[in-house]
Amino acid sequence: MTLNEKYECYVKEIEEAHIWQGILYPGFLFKPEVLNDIQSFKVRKDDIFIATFPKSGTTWTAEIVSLIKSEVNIPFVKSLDISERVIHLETPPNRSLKLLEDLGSPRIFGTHLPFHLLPDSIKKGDCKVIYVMRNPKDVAVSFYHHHRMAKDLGNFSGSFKDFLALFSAGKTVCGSWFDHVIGYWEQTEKNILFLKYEDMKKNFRENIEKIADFLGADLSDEQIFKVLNHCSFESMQKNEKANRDWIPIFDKSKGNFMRKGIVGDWKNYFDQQDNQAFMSLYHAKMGQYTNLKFEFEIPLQPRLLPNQPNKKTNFSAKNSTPLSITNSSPQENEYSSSSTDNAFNSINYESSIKFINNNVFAYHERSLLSTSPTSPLFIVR
Ligand code: PPS
Repeated sequence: MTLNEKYECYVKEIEEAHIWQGILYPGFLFKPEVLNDIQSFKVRKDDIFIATFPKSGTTWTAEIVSLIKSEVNIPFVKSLDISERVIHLETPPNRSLKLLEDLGSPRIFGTHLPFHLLPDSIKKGDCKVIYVMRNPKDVAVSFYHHHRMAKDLGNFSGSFKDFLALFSAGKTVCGSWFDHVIGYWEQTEKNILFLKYEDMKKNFRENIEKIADFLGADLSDEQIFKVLNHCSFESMQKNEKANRDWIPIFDKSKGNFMRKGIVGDWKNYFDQQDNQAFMSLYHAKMGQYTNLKFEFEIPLQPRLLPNQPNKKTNFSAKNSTPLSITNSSPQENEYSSSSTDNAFNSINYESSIKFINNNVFAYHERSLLSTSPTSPLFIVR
């Protein structure tokens, strides 16, 4: 099948597919009449926009921002679905941008619009924008699964290869990843905080601090740990107010919105030929942006016991919950607790070590992770 034939099949399956400003949108959610009104949407100085190409970490960042803006009020964020705390601009409640005028400040929005299609006032820098980027190979894989699950996208039934061909050509919904990322990246003089999913995975604490600084929030260590814990992949996956499980357009038999949350899953989908073709496209498109680099896998993180590189290592202490780390895949190098109460899992190793060096401890709700100079790590209950 030619690319055009693949595209025709793809578009045919998408509910109310339409082209707006040269970009394909699924009209069931992205109504043309709403998109047409967005240009005149009035932003406020204290609005916060989380802008992303789909599947780049929108939900993750939204939960972090919402928690920080609530002064780390966990009961509050657990009381409202994320879609009510962070409104997606293109899909407002009741399809009405007008209703957003009644929202109290500060308003937090998500958007997948490319920079050039944002309302002028945002482009002028009238509010804060956080732009989150993720390496395009993992975006393609995550987007492929999203397409398989999403009924409004026709529960994509083609192969990953077919999907990748469309994605690479910028023919999937919301347009080209390359154009999207470059469009924002070129606005370096604007009030935009640029974040990368891979950096957030590698050093979660530092990125939470970056977000807090950008939002003008001064978080205590305890608040930072609450954010680390509440916004870990495992916590969010279990949290029905953050995991988007209830969304009726998803066919749950095809998977979950909170799927894997890792860097490097593309390796399970790209064959050598796909990878070569994609990387030459990537270099052609991104080569000139020498100050914008993406990581396609994250380096192995330091191990607690350097002598035992490939073994699952248990750390235990009296009256403690054993912790273990493993390095069988990049993300499994993070801590994992063998306790069932393992919300600590995704506090990443680098962040934790920093704290440990400062004689600090990571805690979540009932547990405290502590160290002593001579003993291994343990959780004190
Ligand atoms: S969407 O549909 O555009 O709003 O999707 P988006 O939220 O941008 O991206 C979904 C992917 O982000 C992963 N995710 C996370 N990764 C790490 N940590 C946390 N807390 C987290 N929350 C969401 C989610 O699992 C999707 O990635 P994949 O690769 O599909 O797992």
